[in-house]
Amino acid sequence: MRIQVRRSQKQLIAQNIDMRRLVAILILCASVTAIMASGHGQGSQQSQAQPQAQPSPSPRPAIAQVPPEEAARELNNPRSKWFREAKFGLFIHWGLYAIPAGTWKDKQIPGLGEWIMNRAKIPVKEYELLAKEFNPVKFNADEWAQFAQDAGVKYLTITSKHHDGFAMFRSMVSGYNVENGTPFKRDVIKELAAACAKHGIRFCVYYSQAQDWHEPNGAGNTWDFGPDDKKDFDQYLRDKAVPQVRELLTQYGPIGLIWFDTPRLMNEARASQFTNLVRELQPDTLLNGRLGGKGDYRSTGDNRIPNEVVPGVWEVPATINDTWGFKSYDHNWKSVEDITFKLVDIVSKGGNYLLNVGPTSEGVIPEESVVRLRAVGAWLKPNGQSIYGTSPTAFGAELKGKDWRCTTKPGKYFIHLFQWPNGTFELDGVKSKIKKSYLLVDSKNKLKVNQSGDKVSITLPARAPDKVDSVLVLEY
Ligand code: H79
Repeated sequence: MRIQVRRSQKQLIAQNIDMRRLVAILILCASVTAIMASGHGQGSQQSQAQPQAQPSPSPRPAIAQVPPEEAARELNNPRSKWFREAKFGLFIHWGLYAIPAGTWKDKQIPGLGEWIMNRAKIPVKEYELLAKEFNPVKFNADEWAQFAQDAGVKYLTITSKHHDGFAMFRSMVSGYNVENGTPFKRDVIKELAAACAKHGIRFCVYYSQAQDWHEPNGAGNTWDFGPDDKKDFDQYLRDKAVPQVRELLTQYGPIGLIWFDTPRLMNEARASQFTNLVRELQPDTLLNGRLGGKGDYRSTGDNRIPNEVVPGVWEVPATINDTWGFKSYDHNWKSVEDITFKLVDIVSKGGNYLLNVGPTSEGVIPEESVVRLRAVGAWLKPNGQSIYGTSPTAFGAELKGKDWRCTTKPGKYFIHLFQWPNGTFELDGVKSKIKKSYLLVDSKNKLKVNQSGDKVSITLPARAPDKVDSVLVLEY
């Protein structure tokens, strides 16, 4: 008996140790994932996690918080003033992948449209034949820039080269480009840069600096060229990526920012080749946070919106359906309500919203995207003052729900009402004396304000002026 008891005690202890090990391993895993998300741009998994629905324990953060000095450095950088005020940008993913549009040899390939070469392990020799078919005769740079303007974005970021290695601009560095390698024979980047300048939109480029599935020494193509750790990655940087970035900085006038991505195999020394080049050729051009060194601002993981106010300068890159590059059968379009809410939500937390469209191989932005973005632009027209150039919320309790959000300017609170309250809007924690209140679209009609200590109550009209987001202004 005694022996048996001892044995079970031992087993219990052993079990206990196992449990502790398990817990330790779980904690380790969670922190490793968190660290990956917080690293320079590794948080770009295709996650659809929504801010309000984060499960516990330890969800991977949308973006890493940085020390206050670092956030202040970002916020005080004169170079990024336009970006901090812009709040809303248009991302465009366009390349050869628009031709297969998610289907290869009659099979629908899961995942992101622009990843098709990788997901279907298409050999370079086959994939590059797409260039011979690329002839987007409906492409009209002026219409795209006009559309960007209608949508109310202040900047436009287009893929000048994605991971597939195909350049959407004329390049002396590689013939694998839109002007020299296709029947189209036109420089997309050049036409769009000119059109954006005309329409007052900051022109920016995405450039995949590390992955290049077309090149033997670029990162990522293991099916043609073997494992990345056997490659002469510096040869690729020296002979393609760095010289192509030089072309982008010298051929197209002012570049607002360069959007680097997935810094595989990158390190400080490799990143500084790009940083030095940018600073030398266009000192005003911003660097995003996914180069592999310090940038002028940070990105969240793709489609990830933080739960809280995040100090510093940052941006949420996001899809309008579930892909970046066009996929003919992805119809999961976000609604106008959802997009407007996301824009306001992000801005109220201190970030920018970079919303993507994926044009077709004909050069057409899908009508579903056009309609939605135009509707957001129509809302921004009378309500833009509550978005552009604003600062984050003065409150914070509202971030737990979805009823309202707050953006601020000196002397003003903009209360974005997504749920129209019945009769009055009640606000807690108001530190200043409210002088007047009105609806942004009806500023002549002053609303009744009741303030008692830090509690404020505004009497509202019976009906919401906007069916998505009605903006209430409180001046103090
Ligand atoms: O350009 C867009 C994406 O193509 C790019 N970033 C945005 C802005 C991006 N590159 N890598 N990632 C995003 C992370 C990709 C993850 C996945 Fe996959 C690609 C998940 C499924 C396909 C890699 C391949 C991991 C699993 C299979």
